[in-house]
Amino acid sequence: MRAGDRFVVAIEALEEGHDASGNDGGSVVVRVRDRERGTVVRAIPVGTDIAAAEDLHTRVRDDLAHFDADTFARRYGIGAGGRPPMRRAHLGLGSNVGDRAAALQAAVDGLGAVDGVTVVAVSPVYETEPVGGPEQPEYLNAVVAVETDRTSRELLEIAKRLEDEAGRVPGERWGPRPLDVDVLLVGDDEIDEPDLVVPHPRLYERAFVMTPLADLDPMLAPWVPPGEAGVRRSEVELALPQTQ
Ligand code: GSY
Repeated sequence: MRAGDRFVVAIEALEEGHDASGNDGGSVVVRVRDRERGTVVRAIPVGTDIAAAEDLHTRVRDDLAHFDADTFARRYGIGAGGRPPMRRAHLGLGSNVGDRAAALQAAVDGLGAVDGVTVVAVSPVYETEPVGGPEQPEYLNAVVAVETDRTSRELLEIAKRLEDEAGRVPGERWGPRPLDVDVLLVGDDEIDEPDLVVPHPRLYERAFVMTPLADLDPMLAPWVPPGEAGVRRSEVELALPQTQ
């Protein structure tokens, strides 16, 4: 089967509800969709450079015309044996109850113990003023980079398990907690489901996430939002897992 019979490519606005052709100066993404189901099988964010998006679009369209569907899927990393390819993902860690440093280290070790997840870097730790919710103690926050073939949803389930193991009890949404694990970024995934939004919906507003994220990869956090005054380097240091 010809790739173009199975897949279709388009330049679309990164933000839902905007039309890329409206040319409002916003970011665009080149998306390959399954022609029949309409589901996104590959998404390549291009920023605001429309000419680059058009070049990429032309290249993908040529590949759709020239390759058979399996070759195209292999070249573009689509549906590799039912599992996604290895990707870099970033998770945010926070704790403001109990032994905060131990909780963050347990989360790092817990991630490293998961099949298909390798912790490749841990950021410095920051002492941060709480954002939102009731009056509550200061947080320790950090970000972890992993290499993984787990899906975003699997990472969400792993995050919830780690929170449960740290003794988190369901309670006030913005309340204090022994451990919070947020899925921030997973490859170039863009997911908007009721219980899972990737990239994390409040990522770019939170200095307590963007600051450690910038330490790990400045390209992912080119600016830090206001609020950095409430984000101070802690003396706590996290270690990579001993075994993984
Ligand atoms: O969303 C994570 C939990 N959380 C935090 C946090 O981790 N750090 C700070 N500084 N404020 C927060 N408010 C919430 S909710």
